[in-house]
Order: sequence, then C-alpha cells, then structure tokens
Amino acid sequence: VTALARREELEKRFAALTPATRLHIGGQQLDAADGAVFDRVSPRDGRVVARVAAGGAEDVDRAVASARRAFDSGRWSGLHPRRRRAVLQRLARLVEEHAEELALLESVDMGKPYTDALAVDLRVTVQALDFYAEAADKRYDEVAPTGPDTLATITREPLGVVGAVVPWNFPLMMAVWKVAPALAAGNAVVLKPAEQSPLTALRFAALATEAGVPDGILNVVPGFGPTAGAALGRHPDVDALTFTGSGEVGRLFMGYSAESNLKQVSLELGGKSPQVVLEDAPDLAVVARAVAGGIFFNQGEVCSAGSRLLVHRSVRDELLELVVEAARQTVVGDPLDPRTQVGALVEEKHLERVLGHVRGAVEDGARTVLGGNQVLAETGGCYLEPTVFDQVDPGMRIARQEVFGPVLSVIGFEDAEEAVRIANGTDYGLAAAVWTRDLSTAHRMSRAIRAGTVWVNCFDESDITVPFGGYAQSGFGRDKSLHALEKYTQLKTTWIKL
Ligand code: TXE
Repeated sequence: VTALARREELEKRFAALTPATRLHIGGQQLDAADGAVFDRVSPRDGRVVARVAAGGAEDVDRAVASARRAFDSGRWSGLHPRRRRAVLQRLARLVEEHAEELALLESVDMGKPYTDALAVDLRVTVQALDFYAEAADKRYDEVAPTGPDTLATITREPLGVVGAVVPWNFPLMMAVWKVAPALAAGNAVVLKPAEQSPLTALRFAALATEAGVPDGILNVVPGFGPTAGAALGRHPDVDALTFTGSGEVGRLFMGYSAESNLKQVSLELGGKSPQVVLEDAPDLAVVARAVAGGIFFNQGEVCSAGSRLLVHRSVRDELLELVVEAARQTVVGDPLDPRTQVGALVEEKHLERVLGHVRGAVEDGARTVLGGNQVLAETGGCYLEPTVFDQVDPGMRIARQEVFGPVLSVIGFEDAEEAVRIANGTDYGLAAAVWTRDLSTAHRMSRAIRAGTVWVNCFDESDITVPFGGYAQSGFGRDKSLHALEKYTQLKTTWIKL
C-alpha cells in the first residue's frame, strides 16, 4: 500500500466514525447544562472534526455528585478486589480491540503521527490498565510491631472522589496513568481532558461502562480550563486532584485547594531536560539519533523532551553535525501519512507560542543551525521545521523556558562539574540523560543531577513499572509504578486492645 493510499484509507475511516462528544456522567451521555459546545479543530488541516459539549461548573457539580454517590454505594470500593481486577482487565481488552480507532481519534484531534499514537500511546495505555488491574488484588496491608497486648493494623483506603485534569500531548495515555491506579484503588473519578483533545477520553469512558465499571465511577467532563478545570479544582467534595500541565496552572490548583477543602494535590509540570554528552561518550552516531529522537518525538510536545544538548567541547562539532543531519532527515507532515515522524503542533495558538520562543532565541544571540520556520503545508495546519540552535548560553530564555516544540538548544561545556551546574541550572527537574563510557562518572552524574529520572546511555526508556515525575518546579507526586497507588489511597491505623 502506498503512503497516499494509507492516508486516504485512514481519512475514510475517520469520516465513518461518530466520535462521542457529550459529557459522560453516571454512565449517561449528557449535554452541558447550559447547552454550550465547542468546535474541535484538527491541527492537521484546520478543519472542524467534532463539536463537543463544553462542561461548566454546574456539570462538574453533577459529575462530582454522581461520583460521590457511586463511591458511597460501595459498589466499586467494596467489590472483591479480584472482581475489580477483572473489570479493569476487561477494559484493557476493549481498549486493545479499539486501539486503531482510538489512535485515529488521537491523531486527528491533536496532531501526533497515527503510527506513534498506535505504537506508543495505545500500547502504553493498555499496559497501564493491565498493570493496575493486576495490582488491585496483589497488595497486602501491614501489621505494626506494637507489642503483645495490642494489634495495630495499617490499611490503605481509597480517598473517595478523585479529580484528574490532563493535557493534550498524550491525552489518553496520561489520563489512564491517573485513572487506572485511582480506579484500581477503589476511588471514583471525574476526568477533565484538555479542550484540545477530548475525543479519546470520551470514547474510553464509554468502553469503561461496557467493561462493567459501575455508573458514576468514571465520569468525563470535557470543557475549558478556567471553567470546568477550575470548578473541579475548587470543588469542596473532591478529595484529591491530580494534574499534568503547565506550571502556571499547577500553581492555580494549589490555590484552588487552599481556597476550598485542602484536597490533596499532585502535579506533573513540564521540564527542560538536559542530554549531557561527555568526552568519552559512546558511539556518537547512536547519541545523535537519541538526541534527535528525544526532542523531535511527538513534535517536541513532551514534558521530558531532551530540549538542551549539553556537549563537551571535544566532541561538540562532530556531534552537532550528526544531530543536524538526523534532524534534516526527520519527516514533518500529515499525521495520517505513515512516513511522518513529526506531525502537527496541537493548535495555532501553540504554534505562535513556539515561534515566539524561536524569535526570542534569535534576539538573545543564539545561532540558528537548522529550521526555525513554519512549514506551510498545502492542507493548512500547524507545522514547524525541526529546529536546532547552537551557541546557546545557559542564561538565555531558550535555555531556561519550556518550549514544548521541536526545538533543540546546544550548549557547550568544559568539564563534568560545569555540565552538572548547567544541567541543574533551571527551575525544572523532570528528566536528564548522561552519555559516558565510564561507570563511575555515570553514577556520580546521576546522583548529582536533580531530576526524577536520569537515563544513562539512552533516552526515553520507559516502562509502567518505574515511577515518573519531577523534582523542583517540575512538580511532585509520581505517575506509574506501584508508587502511583500511594496518591490515590490514605493510611488507616486501627488499634485493637487484646
Ligand atoms: O497548558 P495548561 P497549555 C506546558 C507547555 C505548554 C504550556 C501551555 O510548556 O507550552 O504548558 O500549554 C487545564 N484552571 N505543558 O496551555 O493550560 C486545561 O484545560 C484549571 C506541559 O495547554 O496547563 C488542560 O486540561 N484548569 C505539560 C490542562 O489544564 C486549567 C503538558 C493543561 O493545560 C486552567 C501541557 C485553569 N485556570 C502543557 N487553565 C506537561 N507537563 O506535559 C487550563 N487548565
């Protein structure tokens, strides 16, 4: 099948879909209380692909009330853990069966290549559902060593109603990183997807109902941040709020919690992850591919994107040449074209924001080695060339601010100490990579770099079994792994006098 035929086939398949577009509350599909809707414009070609209900405060109220009723009924939290596992496993199978449809919705909605949506987002989503389903009936509680005359048990209980507010870069995957452990632990959830990418969350909710998740245990309220998102953050009957997104909005959620009921908040905010390449780095061709992949994957719209290349002077010229070559070969274009590696940026506003960062870099004196311009596709849409800046000073805006686009900054250093200083010199601490052949250097650097994840001689290695989250202003609380369950449970101590 030619690339063109494949693209046309996917277009036809999308046209034949009827995406779910209404609120999912109490297992029902509802319109917004005030009837409001918003257009979903695909960044692929600027066309409206769906009209989605815009939830507001009243809808969030309805969803939270439904979640509370469902939680209190005990129909989920009181279920035998084995039964909860079975329901979540059924949901994993349904997502697997509908993987192509969900990947297509994701790709058209927010612009990532369809092939990546299927190979990464959907694969990881299914893995997460299976992992937390299994965890539902495999965690034991504790007995404290309080002595012969008492018995003190320490048990984990669900929190109750969990609010989840998620971004648009991995819409379904990030939602499930939160929803799966929250449900496995017995909570009820109200999920607000980003206004740029609500389609997969709504489809997922329908599949959850089909899998046997009781009505009201998973509710989805699409809508805008300042209305639906803020209402969830401020709601007095939401017990915990888990958020992934910008630092600016993360701060708002801390405020919402303080103003309302002190709900527990966990935040996964962006990053400015360094790729540190030392003079004894392994094969530079391998490093170059990892550097290019680390910043161009998902259009650079990745919180852990390796947006800073910190490279030792001795290997700098050679590596830069290889990275630029890899960047040149990166195919930008229609997300439905199977050859595409970098799809469309999520929306016009974001493209403008990224171009603003690019202009700022030039003003600050960085040298444009490659790219920097919008790609004008005949279909319209929001595309940007893979972009590389050299001679970036660690103090420049482009070296400190999260760009969230396919834009790499190259910074030179003289020794490992300076590299660590630069690596740690931003407000963020989400991820980092170190490239070296020396085992001791690898360990020393990994200890010295303040980040939630440090990769050595690799980048973007990922598995559901390891925690993911940030140091410093990249946030707190972890998604993934069994540790994520801690965010969705609280400890109960019970004393018994014998
Ligand atoms: O994020 P927002 P945006 C970073 C990235 C990007 C920038 C802006 O640098 O360029 O943030 O992106 C909801 N009250 N990241 O504007 O606004 C919103 O509806 C309550 C990093 O898209 O933080 C959406 O569901 N909620 C990141 C979610 O917050 C509000 C992923 C995220 O949107 C709200 C995304 C409000 N006042 C962006 N305003 C990562 N860590 O991966 C918005 N929201």
